[in-house]
Amino acid sequence: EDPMKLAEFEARIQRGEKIEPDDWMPELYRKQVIRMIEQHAHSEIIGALPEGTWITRAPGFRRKMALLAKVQDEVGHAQLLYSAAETLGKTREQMMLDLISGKSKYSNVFNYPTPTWADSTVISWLIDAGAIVNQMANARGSYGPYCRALERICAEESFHLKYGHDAVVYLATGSHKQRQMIQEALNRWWPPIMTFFGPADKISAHTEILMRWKVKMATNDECRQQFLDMYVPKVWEIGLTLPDPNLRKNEEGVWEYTEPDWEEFKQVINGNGPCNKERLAVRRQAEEKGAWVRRALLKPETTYVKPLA
Ligand code: BYC
Repeated sequence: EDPMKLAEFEARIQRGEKIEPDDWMPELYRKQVIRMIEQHAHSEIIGALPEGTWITRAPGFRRKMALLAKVQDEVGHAQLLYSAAETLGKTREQMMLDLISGKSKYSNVFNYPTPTWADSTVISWLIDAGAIVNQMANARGSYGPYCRALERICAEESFHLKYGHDAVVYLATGSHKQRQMIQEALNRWWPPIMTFFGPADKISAHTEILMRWKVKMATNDECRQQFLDMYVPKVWEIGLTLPDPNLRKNEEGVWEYTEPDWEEFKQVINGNGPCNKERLAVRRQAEEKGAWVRRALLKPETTYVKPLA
């Protein structure tokens, strides 16, 4: 690659300029940004499943409507993100094929089950909270289309956070049975939540180059720390506990915690989590069942003709 072009590219990034689809960029930048946006898009549509399964069983009409709207938003986020990734030359069809063949990754957390209503509320509150921490940082990044998508996603996600918090507080301040339900769901979800931000910086493969090119604006550990700082006090405030005896903020203001099980994380992101097969099976079925619609749309004779008045 031309060293002059690379130097100019890096200087633009240093000046805080946005890189747009037709601008020159190193091949590695293109590859890395596609990888990251694509994985993010997959996380949104797969992420719609563990909560989506609770739409019909959400307690009460009000919660059903709110959850329905939230899950619909997540699918919309996937649409925005697939469009952003497409600007770099990978087609949506290819991304979908790579998802259902197991080639592309998506967030590990959505490979865990939601056995109770309370589990879905923990996702709506704390996974969305984690997502906002990560996305608010990266919305200030270097790739224009990704940043613009993230801005809109964060705005919508802030409603999810309110909805999720409300649903968790309702259970946490309810009957003994409800409190027990939300505590157990939180205990189940805490280990996945701790790994949501990715592996510890010292073992993260891509952080260094992505930070240099301002695709990532905070490291995995920085996001994790910020999340703990913002949300652990809120969890404790409503009388819930977290299942980590080592969790505390030390004198330097840094959160200490038991190191997550990175071996389990590796298994889950490589297809061997509790629900990976089930999640991909749903997408595969959607792909197969929708194929005739896409074929029909591509045929010229099906073009919509306005009827004569
Ligand atoms: N899960 O070098 P590292 C949502 C992979 S959805 C799975 O640190 P990087 C929501 C990583 O891909 C929002 N895989 O990676 C939706 C890499 O593998 P490859 C989800 C993970 O990219 C519905 C390897 O591990 N948010 O909120 O520097 C309902 C090494 O890691 C994970 C996003 O997707 C993981 N957690 O940093 C409710 C944000 N972590 O590709 C809610 C966008 C790491 O070398 N993504 N890996 O095979 C990012 O910000 C970054 O990609 C990460 C990882 C911080 C996740």
